[in-house]
Amino acid sequence: MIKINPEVKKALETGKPVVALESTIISHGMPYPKNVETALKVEKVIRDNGAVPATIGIVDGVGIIGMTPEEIEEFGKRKGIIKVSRRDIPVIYAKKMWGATTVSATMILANEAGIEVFVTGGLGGVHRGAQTTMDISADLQELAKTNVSVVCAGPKSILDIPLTLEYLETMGVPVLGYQTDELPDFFTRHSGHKVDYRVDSPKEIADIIYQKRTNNLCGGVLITNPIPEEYSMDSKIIKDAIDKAIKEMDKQGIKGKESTPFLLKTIVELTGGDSLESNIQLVLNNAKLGALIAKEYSLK
Ligand code: PSU
Ligand code: MN
Repeated sequence: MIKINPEVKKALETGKPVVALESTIISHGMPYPKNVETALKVEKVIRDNGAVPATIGIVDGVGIIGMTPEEIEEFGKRKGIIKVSRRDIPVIYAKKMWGATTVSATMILANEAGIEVFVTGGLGGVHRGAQTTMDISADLQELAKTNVSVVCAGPKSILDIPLTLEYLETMGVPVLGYQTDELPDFFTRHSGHKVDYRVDSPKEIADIIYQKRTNNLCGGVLITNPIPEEYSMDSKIIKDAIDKAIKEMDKQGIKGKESTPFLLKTIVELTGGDSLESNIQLVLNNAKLGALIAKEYSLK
């Protein structure tokens, strides 16, 4: 049920570096037209750094590995594209629907295509209040079992960060910090929590992924890459916006898969668009690192 575009296919067959990208960030993570502009820019950054981008989503029930710019545009503006994580995939295939893939679903499709490195913005994780809501992103389970490594700017700061780290530890997912000892938390560089291991070069990261694969330790490696200082948000402003957005979410009774898109959208409104700008910049920053890791890994 997947279709790999010719450029990506050729790169995979000849051992060239390929980087997977997701489509939930396009359809549910950012407003149009910034979502499309960003997705196209991310692809360009990956090319400029020597790798082939493969944006992934589901079109009419077929998993697309490597969207065309026209498909990216369509994912950016079409209404009613389903947010797809692992549980949704069979339904979207069977019903021949359109699906925007989250981290978990993108990992599954990337793995099927044979892509090791995947770049996104922020990881899903254990939500605040999960003790009672049990809202834990499917992203975490996927990292435990699917052989794809994920580059992100940390778990999204709307989450419960310490619980997310505990969950990842239990699931056997190494959390690496790129040129940092401290876990970045998406909109800012500082979560106040330590990563498991600091790594200072793409080669070091590729070596760790290689060891994980050659020793059959299934699952992903999580690479956290801090947002560049100049685009990082003021921590008080973002903290207040997150708290307000979560209150509003509870008031409106929003839950399940709607939570993350609602929170991101509300935080953009509350920060007058500043959080969107940060979100865009951190993804571009991750794209560069992802391409460099894929390049190193392709030399293995
Ligand atoms: N990174 C972003 N914006 C996003 C996401 C990641 O900068 O919208 C998406 C990813 O697809 C991730 C999803 O898998 O948010 C998490 O959703 P949930 O918490 O419902 O699992
Ligand atoms: Mn959830």
